Amino acid sequence: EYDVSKLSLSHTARYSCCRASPLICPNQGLVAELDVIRRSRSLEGEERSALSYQRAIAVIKAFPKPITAKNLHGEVSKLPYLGQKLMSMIEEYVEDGQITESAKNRDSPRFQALSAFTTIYGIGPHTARKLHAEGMRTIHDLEYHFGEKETSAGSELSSGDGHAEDEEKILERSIQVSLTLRDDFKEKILRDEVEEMNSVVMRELDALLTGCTSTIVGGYRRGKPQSNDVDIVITHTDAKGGAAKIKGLCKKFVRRLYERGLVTHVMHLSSFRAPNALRTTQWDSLEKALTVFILPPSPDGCQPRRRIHRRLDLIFAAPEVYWTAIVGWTGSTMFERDLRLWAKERRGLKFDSAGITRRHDSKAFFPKNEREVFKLLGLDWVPPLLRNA
Ligand code: DGT
Ligand code: MG
Repeated sequence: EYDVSKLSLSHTARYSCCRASPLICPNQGLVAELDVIRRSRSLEGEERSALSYQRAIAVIKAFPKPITAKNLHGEVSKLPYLGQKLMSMIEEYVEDGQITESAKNRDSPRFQALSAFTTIYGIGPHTARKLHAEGMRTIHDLEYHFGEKETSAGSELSSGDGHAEDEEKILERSIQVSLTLRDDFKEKILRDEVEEMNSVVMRELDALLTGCTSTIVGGYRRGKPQSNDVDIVITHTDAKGGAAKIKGLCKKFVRRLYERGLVTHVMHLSSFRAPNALRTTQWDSLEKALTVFILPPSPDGCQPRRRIHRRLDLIFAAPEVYWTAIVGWTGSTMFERDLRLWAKERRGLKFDSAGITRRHDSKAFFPKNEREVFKLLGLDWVPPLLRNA
């Protein structure tokens, strides 16, 4: 579809949305080592420090050759975001194949406990630290703690009057569900199954409303061979009347999936906002549902399929913001962050999955395909497979 050598992207650019970041880079070991430190900082709530590491990691991911003693003090030292401290860590890695601080973090019982806690969907660093402070150390401790309280799977569906459920309650239910289903959630989702989930979802949607179309986004679209969840952006093909048809569809559709046994739990359903602990920032205003999905038994019945609970995010976008939603949900998180920053700092635009607007007069733009999104932002095209910053 594209020729990488013809893309005018530069690995020395300061914004990750101006670089080519492959899924697997020539310095994968170094990236993994630095990522331990980044995770540790993030778990401890040191967000600024975590972000510095994330920026350095992203720069290394885009560096097109192995880092060695030869290029370390030349080319590598000139890359953005690699300050003195990072440089000495990289040097250590080049010499010893490991970094002392990463090893120290990895061996820390606190790091291990907090890491384990945050594998439970719904538990972010803040909650993890709180649970740790209350004396909990293992997943079993969490089970005991959260097990006491009753849970109801689809209560968000029944509260029909649009009153937002208490954030704390939503969070608690998500954690309970994730604890119960954690063995299923640990299993990665292969590309075949991602595609099958999308076809089942779209077949069901077609029965409710014809003319919808979808794109699988997230890590799948960036070429990941296995995903932790499935993210699907949905719109209607009727360019004129589509927006009205999409409005309110999310809730109606999720209710249908729930009644049909395809969705077993609804973690969150929103037109406006998601609880902070689930999503670190207020990303957009699209209708979306964070659900737990299970494939139906295979139609011919002769091939019994392992039926595993999967996390499925459904995002509904009006036709005019379909492509911004797709760009906004393809990721990676670092790529998204810099896309928003670039738009703001360099273009005076506000980029959001729900639309692109000019800051000074709020004029909205509606790109008709993905390349137009990049053009509008004044960016060179970056193929999804190279957005793994
Ligand atoms: P994984 O873990 O295999 O599912 O990997 P990803 O990259 O698919 O990560 P995921 O599913 O958490 O998020 C997909 C992308 O969508 C991610 O790169 C950033 C973006 N994203 C996540 N949450 C939100 C949100 O609430 N709103 C918007 N607009 N974007 C989001
Ligand atoms: Mg995903």
